Amino acid sequence: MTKPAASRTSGASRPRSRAVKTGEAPIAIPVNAKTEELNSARVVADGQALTTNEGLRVSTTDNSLRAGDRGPTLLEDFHLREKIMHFDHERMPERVVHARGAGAHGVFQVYEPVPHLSKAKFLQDPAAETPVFVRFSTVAGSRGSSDTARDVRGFAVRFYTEEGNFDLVGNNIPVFFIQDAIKFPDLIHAVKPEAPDEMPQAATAHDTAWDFFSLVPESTHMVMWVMSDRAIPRSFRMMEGFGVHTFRLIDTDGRSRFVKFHWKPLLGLHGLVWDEAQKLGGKDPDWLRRDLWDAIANGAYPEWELGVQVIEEEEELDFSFDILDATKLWPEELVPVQRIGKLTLNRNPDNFFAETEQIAFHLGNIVPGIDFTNDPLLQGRLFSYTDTQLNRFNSTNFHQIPINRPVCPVFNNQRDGYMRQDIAVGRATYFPNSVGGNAPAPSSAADGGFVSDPVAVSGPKVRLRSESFDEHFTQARLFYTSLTVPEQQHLTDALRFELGKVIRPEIRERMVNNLAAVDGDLAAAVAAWIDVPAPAEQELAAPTVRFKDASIDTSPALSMEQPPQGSIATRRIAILIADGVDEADVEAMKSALTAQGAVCETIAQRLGSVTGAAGGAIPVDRSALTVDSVMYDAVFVPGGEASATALAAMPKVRAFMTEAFGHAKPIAAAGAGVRVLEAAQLPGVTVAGPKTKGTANDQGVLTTAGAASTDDFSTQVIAAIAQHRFWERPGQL
Ligand code: HDE
Repeated sequence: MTKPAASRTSGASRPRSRAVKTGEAPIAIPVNAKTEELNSARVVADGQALTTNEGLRVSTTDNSLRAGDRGPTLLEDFHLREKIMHFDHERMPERVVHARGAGAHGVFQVYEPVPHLSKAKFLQDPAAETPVFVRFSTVAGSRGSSDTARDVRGFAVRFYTEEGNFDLVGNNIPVFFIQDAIKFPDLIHAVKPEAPDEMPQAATAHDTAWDFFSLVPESTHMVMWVMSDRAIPRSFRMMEGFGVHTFRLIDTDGRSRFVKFHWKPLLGLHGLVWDEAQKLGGKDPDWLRRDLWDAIANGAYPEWELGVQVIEEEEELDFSFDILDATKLWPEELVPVQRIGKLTLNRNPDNFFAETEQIAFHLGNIVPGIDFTNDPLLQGRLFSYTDTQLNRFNSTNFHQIPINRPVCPVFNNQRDGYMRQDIAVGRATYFPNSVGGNAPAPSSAADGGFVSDPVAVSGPKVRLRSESFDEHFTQARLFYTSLTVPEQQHLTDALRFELGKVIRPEIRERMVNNLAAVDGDLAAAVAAWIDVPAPAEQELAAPTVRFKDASIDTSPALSMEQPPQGSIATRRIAILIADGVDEADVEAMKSALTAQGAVCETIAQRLGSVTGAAGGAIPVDRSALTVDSVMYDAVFVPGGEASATALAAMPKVRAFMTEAFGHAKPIAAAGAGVRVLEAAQLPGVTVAGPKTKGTANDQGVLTTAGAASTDDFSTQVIAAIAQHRFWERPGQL
């Protein structure tokens, strides 16, 4: 058996060259090792001739074959017909949900062998790197929708293990809207654009979505998460992932335990603010995929730790909720997350369509050592994923496409069908057989054969939900009360926004009544904004039995404001410059920030360079026309009289500062650059002398009358950027 050796996806790239046009220098194109290894790379060599799909060299591809240069086109033109026919069929149906996504390759390594938890081979050898492909997505929007829509994010991970592909098809929110898969079409129909006018795109802020949420109280817990900052992540690299369902792990002794899977980002958890997310949707709809791509291209490889929460079989009934109910999480304070390995994304795809679009995840792609539970949401998904691929690929042979091929041998007697890629050799197309040595033959468990955990199953045939799935609000309340005050405010504002767009008052009212079971103050705060009466807070029935979770009334792990928080690595800093800027300020700040892993970009009116006060040329990274403050995490205005005067006079620069301030971002200025802050008239900001964070009304606004290199100014700026946002600021957008 081939071992999925580290070299397969170690991130190694080999430069090749391609001639673009005769006379142009060849462009070096890095080809990913795995793409080449799968013999799927179609790299254009220097001087490569253009051919038809049948390999015929083409003499011209710019003019069709015509009867005279002003005459009709001839049907005989096979090149025209092939080219246009192929173009006409370039699209495959987009995913019915999770259509918009971005992917990356990487590796997974376990920290220590975990035979006591799972016998899965990829979890036993800390030296082995298992290749992975990850696809992040939004759920509701179409393939071309904006990345920053308020939505749950898909977090689907494929491990190419030596025992076959294992797909952990999860989300960035640990619970789901519904408990039983049979309600999924209803949920998605309600959330997607409405039937008559196909509006709104990629948004739940409309009547049918809230009609459904208000009529289905089991959705309330996830609604709280989706209204929180979790649903507008700053970066895919800064969000958690969850397997959501309860799975089983099977150890080397064959013992089974319940498990929930987690991904913990090493950059910490960070969100956008809603106004920023909406603006980014227009200014840069590719915000999240660009962020992922750039980070990997720049070698700032995103990392997550794989965590597991484990519940022993005999503890199954120790909780007030049913552990098979996907609308419930297991509070981390009760069931700690054990971090067992690390995922590193280190390679961008070569081709979006071939890899990110064509990857066909399936919850049923599983390996020995991991198994399913009776979670009714999970069970329904086991049907859905292969079925949906049949619609997307119009063929059962999608598993033979390079991105879907396992790295271990695949042999069975499944045959033929549209677009079969392999050429199966031999007469044996059935089992048992004597014409082919009775191969391929099933394996015993000892030989790596997958054997389902022999859980006893019995019961009457019923369409019923267990009573243990009946309670819907305790964990919604736990989530809300575990947030910090600014997070609660964002959640309240999100509900006011979404329900503010709902036209039918009875839907708004019904939803506010559900919120009253979560938190009376929250319901009242929302009601006041959407013209419905504030309902009385509903008391939740106290559980009659002392369950393990009864002791938990807050869970700090549910807040995004938890460690690690303080790194500025990969944060984007805008440096605003014009002719006459103080070169030393630019240089001092840039080198201090990049030394911490931040990304600095100089922004001026037009591309090229500006001339510094000392006469040097400072390269301009972006023209002010093409960027806005929403694309940066912080702003710095260097000194230089002429530069400051020019910048202060530009409306775009003043808007840039006002917006950064309104989004609670760190702002810094040195020397004459301080005048640019004054010109922007930031509410409540006095701009004299250096300020540290936390002063009464200018949090995160740092100024120095001197040079950027003096008085530890850059150290203070780094500390402010590490704090990311200053929620106490007045005048937030
Ligand atoms: Fe999915 N889901 N889902 N889902 N899901 C799909 O499969 C479905 C659910 C998730 O990047 C589809 O290949 C049903 C929960 C992700 O390619 C489809 C139910 C969770 C992705 C499908 C659920 C997810 C999908 C559409 C109710 C979090 C994107 C295209 C039982 C644990 C994977 C496709 C990618 C995609 C069905 C609920 C996550 C139609 C029926 C819960 C991350 O098969």
